[in-house]
Amino acid sequence: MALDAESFELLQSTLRRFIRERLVPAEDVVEETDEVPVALVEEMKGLGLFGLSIPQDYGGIGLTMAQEAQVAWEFGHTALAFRSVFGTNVGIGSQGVLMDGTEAQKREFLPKVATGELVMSFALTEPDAGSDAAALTTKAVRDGDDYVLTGAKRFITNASRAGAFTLMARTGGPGPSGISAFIVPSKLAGVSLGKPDHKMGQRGTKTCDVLLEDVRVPARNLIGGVEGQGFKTAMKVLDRGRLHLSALSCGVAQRVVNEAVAYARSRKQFGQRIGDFQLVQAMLADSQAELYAGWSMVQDCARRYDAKPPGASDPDVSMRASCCKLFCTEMVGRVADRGVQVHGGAGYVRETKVERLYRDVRLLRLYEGTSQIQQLIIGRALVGRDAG
Ligand code: COS
Repeated sequence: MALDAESFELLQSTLRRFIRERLVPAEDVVEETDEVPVALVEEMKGLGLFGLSIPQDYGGIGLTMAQEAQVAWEFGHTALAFRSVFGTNVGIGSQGVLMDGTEAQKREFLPKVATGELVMSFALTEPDAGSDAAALTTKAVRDGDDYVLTGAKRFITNASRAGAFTLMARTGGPGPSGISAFIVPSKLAGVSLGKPDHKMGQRGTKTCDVLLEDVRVPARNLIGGVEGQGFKTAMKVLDRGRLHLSALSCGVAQRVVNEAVAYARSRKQFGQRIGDFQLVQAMLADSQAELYAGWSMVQDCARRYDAKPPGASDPDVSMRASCCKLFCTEMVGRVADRGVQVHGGAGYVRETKVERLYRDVRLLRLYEGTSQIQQLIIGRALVGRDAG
């Protein structure tokens, strides 16, 4: 059951206030310390943020995709590290269990995911399998009531916070059909973490390698109880994640426009506000128009996503989610670049917010499928696999 419109409006205004009053003022601390303060994480739990997308039957809030997109937009107004704390629980970490898990798996894991007691991460990428996800080599070999997993996962968001991973490993032959998805508790013997990745931006977000050495995972943790479905589960999870990131990109673009407009209204050169110059207005106008286009796409695609049966895959919606990811993440890159340009030299120093925003948004065009992978998905959907 989705949240009714009135309750959703209340949630949205509460979150808006939380972001403005609690998160925005903490952005500099996150940037300096590379950590999200524990007290804020606890407040996020209290607000139900870890369970936004988990149905009420499993203890969450049960937002529709259209509602979740609105929330992602709101969180684009502050440092992306805050959303990242609960982002994997709402999206790629938990959705595989929700979409394809057995009822027993859902009952065991989702209520803890919804409260934030359990953080779940998504482990697909490997050192030699990034864009070509179907080339992954982490092995899962059945041994009695367990599978024994060996391999390495790379750039895993929230790995250091995670109590469990939705992890893709190979149970069969080469290619997508040999891949299965598992729920792998992080405390199992043989699971270890690599050093934290030092990233260009998004300080406060946590990524690192996850190493698996003869990890015995109970067979009951095979998602859905069926081998060979893991790649499709991962792709469905990513469709949804791409739409969420598109909404987030629009939120960040709005923040950049707000920052640039405020600066253009206050900064004076040649005896007048720089915002009175048409060349500055042109930059603001291009950003506003592109942001509006991106947000319209996201809202349309989210409505289509909600119209299909939950957990089912629809190639047309997948293609449109890739259109959103491609357009919105590239769009926010351009908007952030103009945001710096409007600020002039001040935009290159850390005292202005646009400097951080410019670095932070760079990742959006890379993770959950690069822009080139989105182009590939859209292109294939249009002309078919055998063409060319
Ligand atoms: N939903 C459901 N099933 C899907 C799907 C989707 N969105 N996309 C593909 N599938 C299915 C296909 O239908 C196919 O099934 P059949 O064999 O039954 O026909 C199977 O999965 C394999 O699909 P495909 O042949 O398209 O796989 P490819 O190896 O060619 O790769 C891409 C597809 C490149 C699109 C995929 O590897 C990809 O998205 N790569 C980027 C990975 C990524 O985003 N990484 C980020 C990690 S998380 S930060």
